Amino acid sequence: MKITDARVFVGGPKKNYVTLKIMTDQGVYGLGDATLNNRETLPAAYLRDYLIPALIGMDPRNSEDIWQFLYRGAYFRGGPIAMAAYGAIDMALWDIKGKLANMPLYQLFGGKSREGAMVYAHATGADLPDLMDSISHYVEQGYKAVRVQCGIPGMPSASYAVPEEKGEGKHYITDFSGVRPKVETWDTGPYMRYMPGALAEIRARFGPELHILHDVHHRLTPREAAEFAKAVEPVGLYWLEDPTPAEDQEALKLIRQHSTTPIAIGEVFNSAWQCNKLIEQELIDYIRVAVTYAGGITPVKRIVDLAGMHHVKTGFHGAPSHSPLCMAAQAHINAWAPNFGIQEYLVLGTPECDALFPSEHRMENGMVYVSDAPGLGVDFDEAEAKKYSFSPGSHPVVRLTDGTLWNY
Ligand code: CS2
Ligand code: MG
Repeated sequence: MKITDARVFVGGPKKNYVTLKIMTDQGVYGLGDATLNNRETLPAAYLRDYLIPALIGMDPRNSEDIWQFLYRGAYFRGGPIAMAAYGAIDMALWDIKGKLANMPLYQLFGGKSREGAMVYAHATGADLPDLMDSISHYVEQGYKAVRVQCGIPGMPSASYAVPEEKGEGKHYITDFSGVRPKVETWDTGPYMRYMPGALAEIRARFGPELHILHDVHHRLTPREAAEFAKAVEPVGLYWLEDPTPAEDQEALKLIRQHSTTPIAIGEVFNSAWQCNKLIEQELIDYIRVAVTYAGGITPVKRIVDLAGMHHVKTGFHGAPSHSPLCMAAQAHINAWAPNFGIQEYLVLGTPECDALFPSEHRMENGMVYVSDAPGLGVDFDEAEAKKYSFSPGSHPVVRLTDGTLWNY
């Protein structure tokens, strides 16, 4: 069996999805996602110019050897652009494998460990009452877990994932107005003084059962993160996400020494080598990698198994930038993984998105139910794809009140 051709498409409804389609001499094709948020044309170019020409003629069933060929063969290992491109190829090869076996991928991993996989939604508010409304909206829809972000009194501008105006909370979306970043201002003092009390009020209002998550988005220093994690302990968060950047991984020990608040890290990781120390030293409770960014199903399954040996559960990244193909790959791992925790899941189910990526994966009452179709269980409508083109976007940048550049 041979790979005969592969094509890359960039575009989607209000997203720049990078979709790879690998064709074979047996008529079976595979689909994968290489969407690197706000840098989408780069993995697309890597695929088109370097990787696809090398894939032609290879046996698509040898997904492990092809992964090693891509990773080791590049000489310069890893990096977000390359790993997103490998991730798409790996997903597409698993898709082909599943179609050949006539089985959904979770069966190839070891079958189902659960029927539905719990997901969390994003509640946001310009202020606390606005956030409370946003949380209620998701609780009424049956969500069991909600990530909560709100505007901070005294903060000079809206901070991470917070709408500037009241009432926009449910509609926070990425800015695609060009490659020049918007500038947000961050001030740690008001955040540290306000947010623990706000989280306590949310707990008091919604009771003990709701899983409450909060994303610090790398804004604190390790010492501040330890203070914050300790202060919010009585709230009983499901997790505290990215409390500090995880480049200096030793520094995370400080959080552990001072608090039992569960910690989730990994959405920006693109290699198992960024995960192994945090997992082996049990410095985190949830590993946040995404199948696209971390190089595909092949390496992510290894990360999940390592995590399982150290009481670390999965909490895969599921930002709106991940296409339904990445979300499907994760849905299959989530159905199988003995150490599944939770899945971040944002509204993919718009009619436009469903038309571009038809599938039978479904979300109900805050749970995702994986499709039983062979492979990933997601198709790609090329005629629909013609409606969309690339529009450049950017993450904001963050400056402190004195102008110093800080972590987005
Ligand atoms: C966020 C992301 O989902 C999350 O937890 O941290 O939305 C992140 O800001 C984006 O993926 C950046 O591309
Ligand atoms: Mg995050």
